[in-house]
Amino acid sequence: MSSGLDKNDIANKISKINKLTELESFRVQYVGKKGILTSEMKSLSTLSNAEKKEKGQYLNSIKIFLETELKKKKNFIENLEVNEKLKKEKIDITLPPRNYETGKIHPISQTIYNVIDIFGSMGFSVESGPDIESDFNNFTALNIPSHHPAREMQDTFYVENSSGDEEKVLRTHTSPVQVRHMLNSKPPIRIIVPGRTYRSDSDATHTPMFHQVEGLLIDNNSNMAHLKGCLIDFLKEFFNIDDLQYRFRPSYFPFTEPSAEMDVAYTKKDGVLKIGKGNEWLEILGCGMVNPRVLENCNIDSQKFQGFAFGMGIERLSMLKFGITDMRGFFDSDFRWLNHYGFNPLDSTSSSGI
Ligand code: 2NL
Repeated sequence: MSSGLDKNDIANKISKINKLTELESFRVQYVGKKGILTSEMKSLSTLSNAEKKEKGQYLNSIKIFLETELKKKKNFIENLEVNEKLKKEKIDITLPPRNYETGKIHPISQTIYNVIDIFGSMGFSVESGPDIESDFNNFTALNIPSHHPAREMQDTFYVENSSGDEEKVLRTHTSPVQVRHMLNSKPPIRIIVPGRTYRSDSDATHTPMFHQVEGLLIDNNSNMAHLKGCLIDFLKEFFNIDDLQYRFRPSYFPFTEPSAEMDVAYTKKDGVLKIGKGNEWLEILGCGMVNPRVLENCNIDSQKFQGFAFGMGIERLSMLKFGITDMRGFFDSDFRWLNHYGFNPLDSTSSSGI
């Protein structure tokens, strides 16, 4: 054809184009206002009807061919450009890992876990209760009379109340939890109660908040021998000493009768305590057979049931077991202290697993 409008030629030219701007000028060159194909179309009017028909069909096929080829090439170049842009604009979305520190288990928690483990294996379950207690649960039920020194202002934190209800206190021991348990369930009872306790006392050896664990066992005929066996086994296990030397000394508590205190033997070498053997004695816990008056106050028939109870300070147990010499470190929240005395949470010996 004389016009030079040839599909192969067009395809060949398009194949050499690789920029959108070049493609656009190629398009204008052919189908722009003054383009080759446009002029050919215009000149059709000068032809005879027969020629018009033949050439018209031909030009039309070229036009369709051009349009599809241009569209294809345009898509191709655009894709190429997007891909190149993506390659160039790639951003690094990776982050270096954040520094993290593993926390430590506080020696108080650690000691509580150890105590729970041991009494748990003897069949005791763990109970807890509120820190703010009624006067009845904290004192009256436990046979602590009104004139008893433990009730006086210097020892007990009283909680202000405007409602005129019964006076509330911050519990001075965990015994009110045992009282609640006795009032709410029937013997046999075998519980231990670890928890926070409060006394208005603050010096080198006392903090106003401290921790205790108390235990209570009640059934038909539990006796002093059971009490001794249970506590001896506990201390041997707790300090991990099979031939631990100990003694029971008579004592007095209003809530137990008879009452005793238990001491363990120790030696002091180069200022360091060594528990287990020696000529010195260290008081470690208080205990006794539950006073029948306490059972009656908690609606338990003291003619049918009897039991034993004990109590000990967690801070003291913790200091002796882990060689901590100054009690104030427990509540300073000093990370250096915690890192030194704390326990690794991933260490299987450090949690009760309960
Ligand atoms: C100590 C002595 C003791 C108890 C606590 C108790 C509780 C109830 C009934 C009878 Cl509900 N007794 N607890 C008994 C004897 C001693 O603690 O020196 N604690 C640090």
